[in-house]
Amino acid sequence: MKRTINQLLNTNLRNIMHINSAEFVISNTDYRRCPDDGRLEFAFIGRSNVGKSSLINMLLQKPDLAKTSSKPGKTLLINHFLVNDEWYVVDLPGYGYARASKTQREQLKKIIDGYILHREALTNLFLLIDCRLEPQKIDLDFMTWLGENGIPFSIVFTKGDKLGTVKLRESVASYQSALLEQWESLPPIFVTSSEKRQGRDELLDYIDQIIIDIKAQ
Ligand SMILES: Nc1nc2c(ncn2[C@@H]2O[C@H](COP(=O)(O)OP(=O)(O)OP(=O)(O)O)[C@@H](O)[C@H]2O)c(=O)[nH]1
Ligand SMILES: [Mg+2]
Repeated sequence: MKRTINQLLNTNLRNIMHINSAEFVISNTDYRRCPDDGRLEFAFIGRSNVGKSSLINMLLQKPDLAKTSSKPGKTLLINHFLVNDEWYVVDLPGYGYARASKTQREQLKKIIDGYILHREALTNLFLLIDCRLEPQKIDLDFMTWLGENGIPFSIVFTKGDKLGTVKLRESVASYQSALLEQWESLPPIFVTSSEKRQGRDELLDYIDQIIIDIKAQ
């Protein structure tokens, strides 16, 4: 009983969204065949192998929901997962997989660009960046492209467990400085580790707040 009350208190105080259900719905190559029920959706993008599918599984507390692999190029389709019967998480293919053939890269670009540019239900895009890397041209160019096309996005640093606290803070700070050379203000930034379940509450709260704001309109 005591535990239940404490849990309730925590939940109320921190307003953490509870994941009651999460299920795979459909995979597509074409945004025009994606679900057409008007539910809001939150998509995850980033370089191949950055940890998109792992982050989704961590957020939704289902280790095998989205397919993951230690080899890049695992997710090749637009994958819809229905959460709490209310909103969608979308797992997208990664970009920049160097060893893919030119045809495959072009095909993936078509899938990704089509979805991002034309999907009306897309509410926020989470752009994942490996926290260990210096800012990469491919990611900076991708952000510029999102900005030019008015796509709302947030930055999510992944694999936070791979760096110590000090290095992690330094890495995020230097990334922010690099971004400020190009951007007047920064998008929301999250630091996560799927391994350590770091950043889960923050991301879910952020999604929850967006849904609440849109519903209130
Ligand atoms: N240490 C650590 N490894 C991670 C983390 N997130 C993902 N990984 C590992 O990184 C590899 C790639 O993870 P995925 O989730 O499949 O990456 P993805 O971005 O979905 O990759 P594609 O679908 O190929 O674009 C796997 O070996 C994961 O176990 C993390 O937070 N910490
Ligand atoms: Mg994947």
